[in-house]
Amino acid sequence: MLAGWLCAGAAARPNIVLILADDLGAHDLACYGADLHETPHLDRLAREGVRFTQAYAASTVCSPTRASLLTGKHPARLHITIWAEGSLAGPQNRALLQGASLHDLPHTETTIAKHLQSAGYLTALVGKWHLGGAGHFPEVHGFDVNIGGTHWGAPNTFFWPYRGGFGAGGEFRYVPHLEFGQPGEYLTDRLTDEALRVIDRAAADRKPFFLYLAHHAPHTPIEAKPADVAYFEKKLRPGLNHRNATYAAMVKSLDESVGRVLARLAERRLERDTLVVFASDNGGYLGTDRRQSVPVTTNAPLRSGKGSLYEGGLRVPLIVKWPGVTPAGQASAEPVVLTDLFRTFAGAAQLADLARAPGDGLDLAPALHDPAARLGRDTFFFHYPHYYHAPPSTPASAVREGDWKLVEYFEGGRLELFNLRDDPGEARDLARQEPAKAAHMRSKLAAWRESVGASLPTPNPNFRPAKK
Ligand SMILES: [Ca+2]
Repeated sequence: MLAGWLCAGAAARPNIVLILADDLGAHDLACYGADLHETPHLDRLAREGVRFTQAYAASTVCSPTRASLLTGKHPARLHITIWAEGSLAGPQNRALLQGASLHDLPHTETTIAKHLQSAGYLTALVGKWHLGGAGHFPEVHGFDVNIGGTHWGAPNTFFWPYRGGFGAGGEFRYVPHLEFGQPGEYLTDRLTDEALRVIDRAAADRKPFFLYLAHHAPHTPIEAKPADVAYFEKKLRPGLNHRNATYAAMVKSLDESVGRVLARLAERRLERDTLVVFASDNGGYLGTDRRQSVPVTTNAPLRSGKGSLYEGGLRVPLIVKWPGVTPAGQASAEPVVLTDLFRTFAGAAQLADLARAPGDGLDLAPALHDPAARLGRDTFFFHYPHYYHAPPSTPASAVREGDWKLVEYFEGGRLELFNLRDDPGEARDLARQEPAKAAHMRSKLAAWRESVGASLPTPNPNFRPAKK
């Protein structure tokens, strides 16, 4: 079966480049309909590969998606359901205590990097890690090279020297390995420089490589190069969906990074031997940042954003180019989830046993070969037993089955039911109109939670509702 995908001319053991953006929304790229933003390099990647129009992150926030795509397991099965720092947060004065979530990716988990390393790949993480403390850094989880990866989820600043007191608590943060920079240097550019060094090194060694370029952009702090910000400020006009010029400038730098990586692959004559994947770890963030008055981004026409189980929190861009496998310029409407990357990469590297082993994802090869192909999976589960601040949300799980989606809120057990085909913006709750459908999906969701041992929120005995 696997050989069938490869006979079209794909490299026997391709290099794998995964470029992951942080908090980039489903409609933040021009090729996904963004109006203010300009993303010519990513648009070209989409023209040369396959663009998925219903790709899901494994979670609505950072760390769980990252853990899931590296291990091929659902975040609820891993017990990593909130970002690392969030797992340490104490009780709030809320009706529920959040579900337990691990801070560190356990050593018992074997990442795709570890498997690829064992298979002879040079493996490198450049950028954001966010999967645990020093004993759980990328070096421990199968990466030969770690440039910048720490337990932190965001830098203090995007400008060199990338260090200083972070947020209200003033915790001192820094990005290791980037000390020798210069004033004005911008983090997205610098991480790209480091990624190009990885490509050069692998090319010199004639080794296959796995490059996980995990950009911090366009996560907060919303900071960009002044000339780019000025350019997008001039482009702002009434009626645009996207209204944050600084964010648009961050997305521009991200796009330039992709362009530089693709150019370097071509320069080193590695283009035809390299599987390139671009994605984001969760939906766009709808809050405001620091002194800015406009929201960071919008996921319209999808509802809500990061931290929510509505589609705006879960849906992300996903573009894949695999010479010899993916046809050019096609879109796939097949629902997929980033957990699938584990098996997809395993299959690409001809780790056939791994690609077939039990897990929560699928090998996307059939959909990459033929974007019209169906993968035979119609059910997706999401679990976020935590509160979120902007916009506010309460602990919930969700299940999508075909065109239907049910969201179950743990505060009071409220249900919402949507038909995503008729109502992709999740504006019409059909739970009361379709009680049998809602009940069926709720019991399916409960059975799934039980099967993966999902951590659940519990009643907060110290909760004192605010007086009205
Ligand atoms: Ca994120």
